Amino acid sequence: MFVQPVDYFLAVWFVLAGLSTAYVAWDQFRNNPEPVVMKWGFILVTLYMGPLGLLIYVLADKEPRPGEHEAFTKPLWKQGVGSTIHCVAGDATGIILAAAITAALGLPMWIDLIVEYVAGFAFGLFIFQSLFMKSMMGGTYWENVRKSFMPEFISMNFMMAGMAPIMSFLMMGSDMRAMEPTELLFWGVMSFGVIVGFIAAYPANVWMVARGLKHGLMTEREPECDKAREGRREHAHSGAKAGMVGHHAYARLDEHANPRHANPSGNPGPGHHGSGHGSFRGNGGGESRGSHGGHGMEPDATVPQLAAFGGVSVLALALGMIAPANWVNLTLSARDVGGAIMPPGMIMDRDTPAAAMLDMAAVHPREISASYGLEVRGDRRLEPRIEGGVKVFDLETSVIRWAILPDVRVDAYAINGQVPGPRLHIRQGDRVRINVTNRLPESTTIHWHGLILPNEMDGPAEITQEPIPPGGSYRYEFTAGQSGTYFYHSHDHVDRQQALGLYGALIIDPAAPQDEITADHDYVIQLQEWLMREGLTFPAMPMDGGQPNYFTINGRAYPSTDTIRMKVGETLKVRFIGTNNGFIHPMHIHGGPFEVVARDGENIPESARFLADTVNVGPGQRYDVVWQARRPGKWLIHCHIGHHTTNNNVEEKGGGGLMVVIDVQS
Ligand SMILES: [Cu+2]
Repeated sequence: MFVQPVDYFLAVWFVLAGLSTAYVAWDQFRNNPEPVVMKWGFILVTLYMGPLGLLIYVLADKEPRPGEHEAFTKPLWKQGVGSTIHCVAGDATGIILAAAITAALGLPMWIDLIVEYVAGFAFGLFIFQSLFMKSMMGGTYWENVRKSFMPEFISMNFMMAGMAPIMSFLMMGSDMRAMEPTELLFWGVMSFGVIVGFIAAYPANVWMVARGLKHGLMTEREPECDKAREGRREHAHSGAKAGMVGHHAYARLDEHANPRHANPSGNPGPGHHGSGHGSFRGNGGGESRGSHGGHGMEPDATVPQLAAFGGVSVLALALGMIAPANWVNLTLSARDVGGAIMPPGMIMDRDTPAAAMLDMAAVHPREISASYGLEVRGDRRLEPRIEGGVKVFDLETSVIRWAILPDVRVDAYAINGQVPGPRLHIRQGDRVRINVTNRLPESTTIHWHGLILPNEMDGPAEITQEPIPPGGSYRYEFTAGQSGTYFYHSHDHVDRQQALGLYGALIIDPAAPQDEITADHDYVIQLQEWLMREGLTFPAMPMDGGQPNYFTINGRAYPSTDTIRMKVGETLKVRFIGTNNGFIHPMHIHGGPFEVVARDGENIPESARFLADTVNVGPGQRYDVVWQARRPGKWLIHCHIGHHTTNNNVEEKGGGGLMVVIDVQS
């Protein structure tokens, strides 16, 4: 799924990798004179390393012109490439297969890494390295496994030393879709890891080729037309000159060219693998290793050299495997946190638990079931249906995309497809039944904030009720004994769900109309903070990485908030509701003080009402204030924390975020 810029890059990358691999495969089997195992090595490595694999192939291995492969591949750096290729082809295949399987099994990262190492080593040793050696050296398979062990061990250690930290840091980094084999990002991390592993393993391979411990590139020719043979003959001769310093195999091939030609099938049967036939020529770059006729390889590394190199490779491996555990939590698995995308700047330590990551993860765009523009309002009054004298409301949670500004849409947890959720407007004494159906990807509940209720109707998950699972529902039923300004909100993973929009106003008219504190206009203000970065929405929280950058009143940021229109002399009752859950908003009204007439749904006795021009609306608090329009003009209601009246730190049309204009006509 395309949710980040890197996804587009990766799509292009894998198309290029596919094309590169197709070209290398075609060219290998059509033109390039080398053993089949080597052809496959280059094909696999190009699949993993994309255009870089292609680059390595054409620079180091692809026969430039007919008959030139022997001379072309002779330089030590190319032999080192060849040696690294057949290491990486096997190791990386094992590592990638193991990574995909362990991710599917839900094993923790640290076990992943060990399984990957073992699988990579096994693939490398038992398949690529040993088969390659066998085709070169002849002898039995197990002899070659034994001979290959130490070179493969050293090479694999360096390969994994490079690859493991890439996997650890990128998979457990901020975008943990990298842990899911169903995501392009997983394969992107694997590719990047293979590239780094290749680079890490290359120097050791150069040394091992120079010392005759490993083979690099080789040439194997099928009998073909005379012309090609002529070309080869020339090079064989030049090779023979070079062979003066130890490449007997060069000269020997020529002698055997004819017998090979006599086999018209060209089938590389077992007989061709005998080194005495000269079917294969090691072009090993080690001038000093003193190879002997036909075998082309006689290790001359000393035991101290091997021991030291092996020791350093083990150190590098340990560093690559273990060091990342200092920074990232390798005890987590793809099943725990796979797919979660963390906010930029969130501090994730080696001890950050999976639940913390999931709590702060982005709303996954995949979960969105509907998208709404500015024409759709939140806080729309929901009319109940009456069943046996009970007012019945149906609420349904879901993930939506919601416009807070003309060009800004957040991904929200919504009730009945709106933010805030629908306004429930009832009368004191009403019997209400609210059926809540959960269409979120996680469990939820609804709490009726401030109401006196039967305990099992109160809503806190795992305290008074089982959480409502995805797809499940719960019936809340109670009689509203109080009146005033109330609200409802999620009471399951509250810091995530309420911060993503799961709340709504609950206005209860008093049973006796004279108890209502009336005004000419009545306006509800529901507050919320949002964190939206890089096209993704995260639940805003007062912690590192969670700080909000957008702020809304009734689901809109200024200048997309409502304008309240009234006339001089009229009164306006503003019901401030702290529907947000992480921040306090000192809500201020321009143009003179208001009277605070109710707090938390309770009317304040007339003698105790007071004048103010700012009230601190904390999470969960409600203030009903009555303001009089004294003079014509545009008067503001706004939060007095300057950052909360910006949109991503930008002011437009004089502000942003928590700001509403009262337009007073004379
Ligand atoms: Cu504020």
